[in-house]
Amino acid sequence: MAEQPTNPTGTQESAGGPPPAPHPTSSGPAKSSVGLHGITESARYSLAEMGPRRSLQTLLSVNHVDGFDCPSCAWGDPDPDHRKIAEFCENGAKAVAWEATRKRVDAAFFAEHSIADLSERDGHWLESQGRLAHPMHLAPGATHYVPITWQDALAITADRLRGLADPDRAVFYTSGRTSNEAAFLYQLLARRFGTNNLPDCSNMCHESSGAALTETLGVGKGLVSYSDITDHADLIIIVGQNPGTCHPRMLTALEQAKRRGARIIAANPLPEAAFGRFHNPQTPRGLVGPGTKLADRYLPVRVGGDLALFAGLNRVLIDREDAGPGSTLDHDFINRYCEGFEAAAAAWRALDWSRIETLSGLSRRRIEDCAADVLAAGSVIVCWAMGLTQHRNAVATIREIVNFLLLRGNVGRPGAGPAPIRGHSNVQGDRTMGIWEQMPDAFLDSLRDEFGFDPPRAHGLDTVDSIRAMRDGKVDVFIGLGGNFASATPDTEVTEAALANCDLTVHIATKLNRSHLCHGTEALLLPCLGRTERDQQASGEQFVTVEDTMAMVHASRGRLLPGSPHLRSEVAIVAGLGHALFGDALGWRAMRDDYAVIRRHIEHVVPGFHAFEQRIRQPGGFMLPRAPRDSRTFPTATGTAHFTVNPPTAPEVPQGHLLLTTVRSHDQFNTTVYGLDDRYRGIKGGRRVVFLNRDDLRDLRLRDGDLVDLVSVNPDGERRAPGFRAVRYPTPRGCAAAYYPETNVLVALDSTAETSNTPATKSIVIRVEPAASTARRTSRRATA
Ligand SMILES: Nc1nc2c(c(=O)[nH]1)N[C@H]1C(S)=C(S)[C@@H](COP(=O)(O)OP(=O)(O)OC[C@H]3O[C@@H](n4cnc5c(=O)[nH]c(N)nc54)[C@H](O)[C@@H]3O)O[C@H]1N2
Ligand SMILES: Nc1nc2c(c(=O)[nH]1)N[C@H]1C(S)=C(S)[C@@H](COP(=O)(O)OP(=O)(O)OC[C@H]3O[C@@H](n4cnc5c(=O)[nH]c(N)nc54)[C@H](O)[C@@H]3O)O[C@H]1N2
Ligand SMILES: [Mo]
Repeated sequence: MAEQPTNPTGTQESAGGPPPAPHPTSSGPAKSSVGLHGITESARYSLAEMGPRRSLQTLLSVNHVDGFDCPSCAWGDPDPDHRKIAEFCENGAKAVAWEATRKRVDAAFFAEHSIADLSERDGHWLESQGRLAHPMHLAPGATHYVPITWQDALAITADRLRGLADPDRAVFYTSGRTSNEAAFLYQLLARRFGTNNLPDCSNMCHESSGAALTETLGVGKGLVSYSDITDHADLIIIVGQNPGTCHPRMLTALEQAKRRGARIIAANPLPEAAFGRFHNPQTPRGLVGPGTKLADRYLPVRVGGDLALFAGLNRVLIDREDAGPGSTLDHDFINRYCEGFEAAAAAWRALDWSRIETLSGLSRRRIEDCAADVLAAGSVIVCWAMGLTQHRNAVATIREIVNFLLLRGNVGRPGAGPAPIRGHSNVQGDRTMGIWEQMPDAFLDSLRDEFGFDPPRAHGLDTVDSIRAMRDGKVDVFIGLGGNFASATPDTEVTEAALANCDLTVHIATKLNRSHLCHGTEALLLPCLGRTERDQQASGEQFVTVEDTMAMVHASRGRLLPGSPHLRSEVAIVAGLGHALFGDALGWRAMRDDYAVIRRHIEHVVPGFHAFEQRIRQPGGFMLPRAPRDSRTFPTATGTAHFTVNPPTAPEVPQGHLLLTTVRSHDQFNTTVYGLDDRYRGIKGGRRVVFLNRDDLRDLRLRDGDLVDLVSVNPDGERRAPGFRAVRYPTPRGCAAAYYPETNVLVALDSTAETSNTPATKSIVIRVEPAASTARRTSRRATA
């Protein structure tokens, strides 16, 4: 096992171990992305974790028709004829290397490290130790996890579940890396057990998108395909998304769009590297030449100011139309397919420009320039991610984007439409498979007809409500299929205590993380296969299926030998638990032995999966139907698309306070921290940094490099995250940014988006104070 620094974040988090690392340095935002740097970084990472042979074998089968789906983001693939030999990005390579590492966390590791010891380590250290290699059990009152057999682990879980007074006292969490097959079995297990308590990472992710799109268009998914971006759109607006880090392969598609003359507008409080020049690592020209400038316009919108921005754009469109009737809007489309237009138009006419300017932080002139691009474009796509979904007004913001698209008929034709860019590689598929605490009755009816039991109908608990229920002693068993519930969720202290309040916590995981240490009275750690590994079952080698953000369903087949003989596939674990709980009535064994049996059930229960087994075998897979895109059919209650009225709002920030947004660095995947640099933002050697505008720094009497505490101000009291370096950065005035998950301690559990209940992790009202411990303070300037 390689020696790792015990305190890589350079904070007081770890009590023991060597002294804190030197503090992070900053050199400002990069103006271009990828290029040679990306290639050398992927190589460095892969070699360190996997060694040369394993690296080559693994990376060359990423995203190939006969290989495995990259376990990183949910970005789509080019059609099979256009794939490159190396169809992965720098961050995909990191995700693969992280999973395919040769290091192991085995029984000896747990014998050496007590829970108390491990609790002192940070998340980076925990995951760096390697792959979980054996099922482990923590008995009530014990200090160490000890090995357990699979049979006993499943029997304990089944026994505790059976002992519950009410099935709703169990919670079944899912993270978005889980395959369709495992997700389908898992929701079947929960519903057969009698509960809809199926919270997932999507509750913290694109729930706001799903809520807004379902209400207005009738389908909670994006409505564009890969070629809409590369071949058809005239204008692509990218809001609240950092594709250079989080969806790097999207840059290749954007470059293709630019080459045929499309324009790109980016709205983001941070001038992310992806908006500058892109050096495509897959073309010789990309490595040496000047690269392609991706964004034609960059709008430094205020944090939480996007609703005002889109309301402003819509106002300009209405004004133009009023000045020259028939000149601007697509009346045929509006009359034929929509309702609610008049009310929305009246609200836009009454908008106050000074309010739009204040809330968005953008001048009227800038918004009008943007609108000019929109008017010049035949077809427009709006892409967005977490910069929009994790605010109190998130659902209203996305509804306003739908309004914007509907006004010019930018839905249901080539090169146009809403494009929420999903996060986890199969988070969209998991939802399609029924991982949702409020699946509609039609789905539950099909499930009943297929399996012959009556699934519960009452909605279950989402992520935030699950935390509340555990906190309040209303849940006894927590089961996590992947993910890192303790670190990904808000209000870290509350959540950790909530998990500890359970009788039993069970985690099905590949790597050790913080959640595994916030255990209930009794705990189990069940190690599973990852995407990169061969999955051998009784009927032979299996593949699984996933759905990307463009609604393409395709197969994924691992190539590496399993990291340990004791690993089981997620499907086998869930089926094993089903069998232990209910016997074989639903055919758990047959489903485990041959995943085609699961796919046959999916075909019967989930719309769009006819002839699943045949169609999944065609190269590249198949696209799921989305009625608004395919035929301008809107499956809302009225059968029409809906304009909505969304009065612009933005978080209230009292005098002397700032609005903090939380972001990912280039060296992390959610709570998985690969390293301590953030190349594109010029940060090296640490994650406890807070990006601040120079004028805000001055007003706070701080200098770049000073050590500060972040204090969030909430109706139920303050919360403190100590020890961050102030970094001068071109953020809009009054707006700050820092990394997640270090800042999740600041987010009050009750601070969530209206309607979607998504934690408002991107609008945290904070005070910035000099660090409480002046001993740790330094005036040293962070240098380039
Ligand atoms: N390498 C890597 N890839 C990933 C992930 C990862 O952690 N690492 N995570 C995966 C997951 S689960 C997800 S959901 C996606 C996340 O993908 P993103 O949503 O792109 O990731 P975030 O870092 O959360 O960044 C949000 C972007 O929104 C901007 N932003 C913040 N607040 C606002 C705002 O109020 N308005 C606007 N307009 N912009 C704002 C930030 O500056 C940042 O550029 O990526 C997926 N892919
Ligand atoms: N402040 C703040 N908080 C946020 C966000 C934010 O932007 N800001 N973003 C939110 C978003 S968008 C999301 S999606 C959530 C993420 O929430 P989660 O999905 O719960 O968290 P991850 O960090 O992706 O989970 C990492 C863990 O998954 C396990 N794992 C990895 N691969 C596999 C696998 O193949 N199978 C199994 N069974 N386990 C595996 C490993 O043990 C690893 O430690 O966080 C949310 N929290
Ligand atoms: Mo996500």
